[in-house]
Amino acid sequence: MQIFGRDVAEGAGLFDDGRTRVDYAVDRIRGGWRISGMVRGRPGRIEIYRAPAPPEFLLNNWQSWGPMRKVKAGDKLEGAAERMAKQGRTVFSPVPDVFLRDLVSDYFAAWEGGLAGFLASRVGHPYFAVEGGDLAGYIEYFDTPFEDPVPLEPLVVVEGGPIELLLEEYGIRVAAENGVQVCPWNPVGWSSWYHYFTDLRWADVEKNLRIAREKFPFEVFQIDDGYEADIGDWLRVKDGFGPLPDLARLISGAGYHPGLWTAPFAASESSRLFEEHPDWMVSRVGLPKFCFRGWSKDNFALDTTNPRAKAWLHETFSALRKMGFDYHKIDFVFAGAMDGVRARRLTPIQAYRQGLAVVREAIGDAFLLGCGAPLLPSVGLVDGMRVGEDTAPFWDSSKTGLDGVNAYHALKNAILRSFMHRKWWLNDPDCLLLRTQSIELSDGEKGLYARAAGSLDNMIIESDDLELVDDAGRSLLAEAIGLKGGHVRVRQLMSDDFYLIDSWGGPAGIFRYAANLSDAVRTASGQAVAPRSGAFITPEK
Ligand code: 7D2
Repeated sequence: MQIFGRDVAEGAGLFDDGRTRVDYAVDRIRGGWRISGMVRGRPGRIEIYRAPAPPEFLLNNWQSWGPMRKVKAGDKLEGAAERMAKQGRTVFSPVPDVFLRDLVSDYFAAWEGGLAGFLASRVGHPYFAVEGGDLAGYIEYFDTPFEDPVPLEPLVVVEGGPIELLLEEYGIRVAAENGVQVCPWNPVGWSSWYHYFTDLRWADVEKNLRIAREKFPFEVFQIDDGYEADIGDWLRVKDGFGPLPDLARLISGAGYHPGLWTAPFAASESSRLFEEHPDWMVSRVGLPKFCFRGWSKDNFALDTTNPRAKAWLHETFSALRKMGFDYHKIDFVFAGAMDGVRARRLTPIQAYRQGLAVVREAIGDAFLLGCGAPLLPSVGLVDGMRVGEDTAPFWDSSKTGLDGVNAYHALKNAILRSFMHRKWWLNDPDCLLLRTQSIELSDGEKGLYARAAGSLDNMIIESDDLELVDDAGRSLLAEAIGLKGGHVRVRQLMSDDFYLIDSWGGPAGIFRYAANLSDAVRTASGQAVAPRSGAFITPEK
């Protein structure tokens, strides 16, 4: 194993290539090494770590929607090129050139018996890439110059122990490095998205509020994409929809925390924000730089280092908070971390964190849920985080998350990223869909999703036309909520779609839930578990 091109050895080291100088230290920690230091100059992309690639490892994508999954060192991520060509190059990576060429694992890579992982992404973007037979760890600094030294994102490399424990320990180290305080409230709620999508009407809100009050145990009632006039124009509503202060009052009057979806670092080509302030966008050769395709429009990225854009961001979120929205799902926020020209010479990661800090400050103690968000740079700034691609009212395990959305992949990511939960934030596994119509999920699949999400102690948000949810759906929701609250550990992370979720110390006592996401019967403790379904099993003594 090499650190800055030299065989690893305890003590101080210096890397200097004429452009960049890194003063670093290699320290011994239990089971391995910790590398930290200070960087100055103009680093661009620097290699920190190099070792023979493990034949199989758990790969992680930088943002919410991207996969965490088992790969072989020679694999390619299917669907990435197509999806990025359609939606935008930065959607799945801030270093798209590398991502489209090599097998890339952002922030960490973990295998049976070892883990290499960066503890923070505050300045640079740390990632691993498979290069021939090697796994190499880099930090991308986007050519930003640093006259004053900045801290190197610390790296740990550890060996020994089962992979779930290595990940857990890594998760704890990241939390400590970023000073995380986990929100004590783990919300249960409703979201409008996965039934109404952008067709949401005011009457739908009223109807679901009425049914919720009679029969559902929600705490949050969150309005998703579909109320706004345009992407970027968050205080204006679409034609025919009631004003936002009324919406907040309607929801809080029914006894729920009003929740609202926004995409604060995005502006569509047709928005007033973009029309009036093209100079607030991240640019390239003097023009706003295209960021991603969505809503059949081109979307641009807010320059969160621009003082006027920042002031606008603060005003917008203070206004929403004042109206009563105290639960904010902020989406497509990867846009804030796109490479490009900004008012201030900061890295895209520094810019993103400044933007996130503005939102955080403006909403005060309200709940902040990240979505479409770079993971490591968000640690310490959000309360909850979506940890997978969007779910859907169908299973479709043929898609991997880079080439499509489905309940299978959404759940799989929530299981694999379970170690982040209650360390970095509260995990949002995406919504439970429990309705009996407009849905292709079987009872087994619905039960698997709900019980796994509950066993994982994750946020439980349902997204249905509540009129279409029957008694069975309601009792499944209640069951999922009842499973929450324990300490959680997922076993068999390197297996093929069969995972054991252990929970202890919660109101439901000690239990193990076998989640079978595969298409075959699987067995645990002698108990058969049907395909695409789950079962509570008695742990072996
Ligand atoms: O909010 C929805 C979803 O939960 C997010 O993950 C995003 O992919 C976009 C689709 C929408 C709303 O636009």
